[in-house]
Amino acid sequence: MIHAKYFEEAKKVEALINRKNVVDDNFYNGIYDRYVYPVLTREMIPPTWKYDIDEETNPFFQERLGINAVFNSGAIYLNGKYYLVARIEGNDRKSFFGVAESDNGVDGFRFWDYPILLPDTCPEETNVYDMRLTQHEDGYIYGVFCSESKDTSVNDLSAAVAAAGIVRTKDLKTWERLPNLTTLRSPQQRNVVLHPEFVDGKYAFYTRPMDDFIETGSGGGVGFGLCEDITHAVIDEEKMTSLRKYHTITESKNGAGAVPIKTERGWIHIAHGVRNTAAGLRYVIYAFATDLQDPSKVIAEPSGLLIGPRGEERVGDVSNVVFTNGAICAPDGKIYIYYASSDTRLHVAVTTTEKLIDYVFNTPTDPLRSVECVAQRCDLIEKNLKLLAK
Ligand code: BGC
Ligand code: BMA
Repeated sequence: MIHAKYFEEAKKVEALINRKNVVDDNFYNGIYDRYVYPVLTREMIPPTWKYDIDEETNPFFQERLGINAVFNSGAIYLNGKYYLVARIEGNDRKSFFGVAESDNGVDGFRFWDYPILLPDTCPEETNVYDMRLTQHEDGYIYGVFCSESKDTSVNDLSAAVAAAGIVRTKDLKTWERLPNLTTLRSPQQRNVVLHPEFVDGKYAFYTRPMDDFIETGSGGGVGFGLCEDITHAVIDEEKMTSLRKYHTITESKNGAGAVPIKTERGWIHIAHGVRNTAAGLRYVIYAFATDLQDPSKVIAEPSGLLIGPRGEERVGDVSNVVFTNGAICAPDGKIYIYYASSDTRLHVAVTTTEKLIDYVFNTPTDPLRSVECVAQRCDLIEKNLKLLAK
């Protein structure tokens, strides 16, 4: 017999999935809209993933395999639908991926019946997270994610090694696992993104070289490297694109986020920057643009953050964090930036290609010193006051 509680719980999930999302009127910056409700939360996980619904074997209808969080998602638009490949974390702290589908990109996201069971090709791999989905011009959809293993070379229980795992698919259903990316000059990698087009006839990756699991060390920012063969991806040289800078939002580290968006002015990148504070690392989202011919060459760097954690977004398992690894540029020119808050839930910020281009190319760059930042602001005020006085 199916436990009566199942129907109650399933009804709650349905109500959340069917809830219409609305633009948050309390927020305005002219750049993007925030929405009132998250697009995915742990409450939207199908009850069949958590409960044994059989009354006989689960008389108290207890969660047998609870879900702790649903957050950082890859995103892709396919055959008129919006798909997210979310990072789902069980109560056991292990993350995995699940596909959720919506007709409009802002609400109605429904998980498929099963999460993604990746081919088990790396016996040391303990955890996987943060998949970026690239629709590549070679015809495949690639998923590049962080594959984390225990670092057995040091005597520290929490020491870990991060590498970039690679899978590919055509339908988000059947996934072929390829060997992990090898970067000859960087011992660890996280936040690796595959560029959607060939560059000089080669596969191009944005990387994030790091010396250690948490600290990037000598890693100066977002890297860029080419490889001949995606089925044995090896990158030798990593050029630098967006750099970490002293006393900015990227001082501690930064990393590629969503797959870059191609526009007539350049590739627009939506990335994350991290700074350290007395309260721990603070993650924000920022944007920059690179050259259409040379996607490693930065051509526009708007100052500061694009999205920072606000209100309830500031609190969660890892507080004071917003993070993105997926955006969708829909055929109508709307851009959906999926960002998670505090490693707990997933939201959407919606803009358009036109607005994003205006933001990236017309926001002043950061002059890097308070005195020059004030001068920059005074120029703006002066211009405005003159106009107001007319
Ligand atoms: C966590 C990630 C985090 C990383 C670095 C991993 O173990 O799962 O969420 O980004 O550590 O702190
Ligand atoms: C990381 C990322 C994310 C996470 C963030 C904050 O380094 O890879 O998975 O959102 O830390 O914990």
